[in-house]
Amino acid sequence: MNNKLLTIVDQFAIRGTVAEIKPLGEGLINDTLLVKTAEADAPNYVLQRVNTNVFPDVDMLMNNIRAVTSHIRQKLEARGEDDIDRKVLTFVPLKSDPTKLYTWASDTPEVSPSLTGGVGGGSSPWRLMVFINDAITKQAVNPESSEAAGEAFGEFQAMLADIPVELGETIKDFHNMEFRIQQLKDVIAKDPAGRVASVQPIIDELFSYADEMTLAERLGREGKLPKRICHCDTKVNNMMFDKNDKVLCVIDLDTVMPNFIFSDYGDFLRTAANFTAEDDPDLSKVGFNMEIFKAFTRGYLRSASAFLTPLEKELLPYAATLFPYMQAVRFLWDYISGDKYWKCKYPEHNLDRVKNQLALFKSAYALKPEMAAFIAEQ
Ligand code: GN1
Ligand code: MG
Repeated sequence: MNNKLLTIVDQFAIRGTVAEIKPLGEGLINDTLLVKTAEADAPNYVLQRVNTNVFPDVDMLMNNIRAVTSHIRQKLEARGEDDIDRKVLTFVPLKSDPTKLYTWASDTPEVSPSLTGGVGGGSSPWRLMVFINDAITKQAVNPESSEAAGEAFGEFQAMLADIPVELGETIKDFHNMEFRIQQLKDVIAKDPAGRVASVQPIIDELFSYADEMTLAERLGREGKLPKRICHCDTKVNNMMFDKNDKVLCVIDLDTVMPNFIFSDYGDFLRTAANFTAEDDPDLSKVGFNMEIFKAFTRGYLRSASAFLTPLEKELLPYAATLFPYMQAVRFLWDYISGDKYWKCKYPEHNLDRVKNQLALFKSAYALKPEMAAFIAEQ
């Protein structure tokens, strides 16, 4: 067992003795390990190195997470739920300071290559949470799990609607469409990798929708659209299911922050309702799956109707088009930058992602009237 990692775990107030530490999952951003304890009655734990290239303000990040998990826990307790430790994540405090949920450690080994090209070497923050037993994550969706996901993410937003503290923006302007367009314009002006000329038709096409797609920011400024606490990474693999396919909880809370509710609704559909993967170069396979849309929307509205305003509800089809559009803009920004943010498996990987997301956007765009009709019936 790696002694360095053991020393880190030892700083947290865990129950039991560590028997094994091994890599866990396939996260692209943070390094994640499973910490197994020897005793049958002690929980296992998840040890994670936070990627400070993506999340520079660890204090803000962990304060958000503390506020969110304790608020959800209180709600579950008030409702008299059982098995609460499997329905909300539990972060373990430090032995030396029960108010601190992470510790810095230097020269720790690289566990898995991270999104932005590795954080090994210098000092990095580590945190520890309780491992949820007998739970599964899913990589693919069907209508049933989409409906469950819609209800769970709506419920997550509903539970956090009355959180008493103001959460920080862990990634500034993360889902701000005006900012993402400006970021693309800035890199086009610099053209650091000499790629702009070759993608000019795609740039022109994307920018032709820019006004329409920045509607949310304008409505926000006019005071017509609130920001609420959102998850901001609503993929099906960010939920835990029990053995009977019931959602236990929502995980991966690093991007939980105030946003327009479109973030959670639209980003789930971006991945789940595409007939193929976001980087499939075969554009004939790309398209917006209305069956998944309907199932997810049904589940979402069941739990979110309680707080959605009529305008938020009316703009859900816009949200379904916004996220493929935003992702196309972000992938194109990275392609023109010279592939600095997303890991690429081949030279044109980011460009294939752009084309895929643009095709998905257009497919969803054409289906907006059908989406609106479905939502109006709910
Ligand atoms: C990143 O690593 P992953 O897949 O959870 C990105 C998302 C993008 C996604 C596109 C912090 O998420 O916003 O939608 O890639 N997360 C961050 O594949 O940038
Ligand atoms: Mg994840």
